[in-house]
Amino acid sequence: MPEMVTIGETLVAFCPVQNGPLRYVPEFRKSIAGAESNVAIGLCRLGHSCGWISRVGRDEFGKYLIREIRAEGVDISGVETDEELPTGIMFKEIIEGKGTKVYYYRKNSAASRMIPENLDADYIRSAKILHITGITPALSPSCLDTVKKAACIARENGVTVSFDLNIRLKLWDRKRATRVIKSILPGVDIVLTGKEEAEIIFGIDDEEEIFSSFFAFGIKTIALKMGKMGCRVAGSNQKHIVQPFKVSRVIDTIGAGDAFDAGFLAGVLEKKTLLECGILGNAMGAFAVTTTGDIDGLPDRDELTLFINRQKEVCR
Ligand code: KDG
Repeated sequence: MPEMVTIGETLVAFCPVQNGPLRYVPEFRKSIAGAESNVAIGLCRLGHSCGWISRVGRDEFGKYLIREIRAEGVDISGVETDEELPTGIMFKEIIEGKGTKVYYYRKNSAASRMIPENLDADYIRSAKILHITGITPALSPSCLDTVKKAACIARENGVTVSFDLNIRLKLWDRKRATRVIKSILPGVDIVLTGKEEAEIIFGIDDEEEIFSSFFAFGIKTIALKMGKMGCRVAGSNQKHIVQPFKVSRVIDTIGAGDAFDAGFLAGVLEKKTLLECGILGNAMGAFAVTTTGDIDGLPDRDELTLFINRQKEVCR
């Protein structure tokens, strides 16, 4: 049984081969994109076992997603196939100086029909970590119920629940996102979030106040991801500012947060200190920004260790 289990939709992502408005882009590269499967793949590259619960359509794109994710070593026994609804897709648009935009075609996708009744409680119970995100609850009411039920099964069985707020304002508005996310937080142990997302939820930008607001929900461990500024981590009796790693060129920041989560959770599974978890998270995030795909840049264990040690040498 996998050490880490996660639930969520993965999309077929079409990344433009050239930059510029999509109407002028003649070619795309096909890849996979899904916050939860990205975390699972990142953890598998580091030598951990992961399972992904999801749904895909009975179509070519569904077959493609399953093949790719299985090839990365993720257990896909928890993936269902919908006979009618399609696999979701998305397009990326990269405009020089303006960053990356995404366009979703995922409404009424196969994954948006996940239901709590289909969860395999034993599968979740046997894991050490259940990782959920704020994307799945935004897909449909039944997806929200599924995430809540999974978190409840995990909590009742001593499985650590990790939650990346991952607020996607293309899927829901701030008010609803805030209400729903706050309803999930009491069942969560670890929060991994971009600082801007925490600001949306609590309406404050002071990092100490953000930590206190999460602690008030009973969260035990928090990582505030701050992009090129690194991250801040907090546990019940410790807080650290974790410096970022240097990268020669930032190509695409999408997927960096998921890579961070994979590094951080690898640290949790390996019983590393909170500071070490933050370092692993930052290092994985640094790898992810150097390529256009969400997972292409993710390192294996040796590459990660070498990268961390080399940067330590340079700092000295
Ligand atoms: O974190 C990266 C994800 O945003 C991307 O892979 C697509 O899961 C995705 C989503 O729903 O936005």
